[in-house]
Amino acid sequence: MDNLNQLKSLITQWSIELGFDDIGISDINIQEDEHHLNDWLKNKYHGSMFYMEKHGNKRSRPDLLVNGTLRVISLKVHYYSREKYQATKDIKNSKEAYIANYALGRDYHKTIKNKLRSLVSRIQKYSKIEGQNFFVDSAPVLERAFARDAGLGWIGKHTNLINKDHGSWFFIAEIFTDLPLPIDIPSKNHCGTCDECIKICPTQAIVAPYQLDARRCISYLTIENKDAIPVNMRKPIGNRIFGCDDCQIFCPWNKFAKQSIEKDFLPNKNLLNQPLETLFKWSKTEWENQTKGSALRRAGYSGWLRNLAVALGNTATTKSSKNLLISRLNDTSEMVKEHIEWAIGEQNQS
Ligand code: B12
Ligand code: SF4
Repeated sequence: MDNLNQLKSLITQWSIELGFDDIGISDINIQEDEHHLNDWLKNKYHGSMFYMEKHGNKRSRPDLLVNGTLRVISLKVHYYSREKYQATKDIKNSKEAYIANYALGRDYHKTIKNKLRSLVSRIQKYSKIEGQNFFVDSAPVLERAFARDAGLGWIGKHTNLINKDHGSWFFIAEIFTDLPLPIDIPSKNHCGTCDECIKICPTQAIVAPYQLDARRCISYLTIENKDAIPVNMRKPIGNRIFGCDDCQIFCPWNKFAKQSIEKDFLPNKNLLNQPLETLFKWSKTEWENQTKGSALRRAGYSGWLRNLAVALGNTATTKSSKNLLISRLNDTSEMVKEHIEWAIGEQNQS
């Protein structure tokens, strides 16, 4: 096809047919973001996520990752699947487990990769790139920076990408291409003087606007971190047993958030609004059955028990919760045991 504008329109049309919610195209120059990434790494804000420091400049230079890349096609898929404003209520219900919105349904990597594969197969006949060129949190790519430049939203002070019309509850995916497609206009920042996310973050993880110290972020502490949760972080975790949404829940732009229409992201009923005690009773086999094909697998079973022990330590004592904690003292790892002992100690005090 000679006309690149025409091809861009076709790609947009295909992406909507495949269930993407938005699409935009950028060039590959994000120098300023590369500096921010390097400072972030120097500050050790990535904690034990060593994969963040492993790939040199590949994260910010697509042509180092896939030779010949000229453009990044960024795509978004909405994932919010709770009732509107229900998340605000759920984080306050200390007897029930709060699981981050993005993890309530099927693992997004799987669903979105399938969509990407179909889109790429249609684009591929116009391109010379060979091998893997589509990603969704699956390669060293500064996804939010490219999506911002493609006009899909701005990076908010909490560091998530926000769209003026759709809020921030969406995933980002991208296709690298050697086609010199027309690029879109980067999104403008609309945070203004607001700092709601910085004030509300339970662990003060947003250490300055646009800078997140992951080591303090509940998402990192409950998912990426495989070790003990620092004691001073346990209370503010509350009932959040996998990930955290607070900075997005309280962001005013999420008044405009769109509900997901992707059936794969509908919540697993056994994960939504479940009593902490019910989930803490799950055996490893039950956990494996319930988390098949889910992002929850990332924390592992011992991470699951560790997080639930912390949440139980943050609830008011009942006879059954205390007995339950005691009953699991001897069938877990030393790391989990220490969290259960902490929780029992907290319950004794309440
Ligand atoms: C590592 C990681 C995490 C880490 C660290 C998060 C972080 N902020 O870096 C942890 C585990 C904490 C995490 C948590 C979450 N994550 Co995450 N994560 C990633 C991952 C793999 C890399 C992010 C990254 O590159 N970080 C490096 C730092 C340097 O980037 P940054 O913080 O965004 O900083 C940018 C700007 O803020 C700015 N900047 C930095 N410093 C400064 C300083 C100044 C002065 C200025 C002006 C600017 C500036 O430049 C930076 C580069 O663009 C991406 C996937 C990907 N490959 O991109 C998903 C990704 C960012 N995560 C995602 C999601 C959904 C989440 C959670 C919402 C999940 C949850 N509910 O628990 C939370 C949100 C927490 C938050 N507020 O960020 C989505 C975000 C979608 C969106 N709409 O933005 C992504 C894009 C995955 C995807 N494909 O959809 N995540
Ligand atoms: S809460 Fe306010 S400062 Fe934070 S991302 Fe949303 S608009 Fe920006």
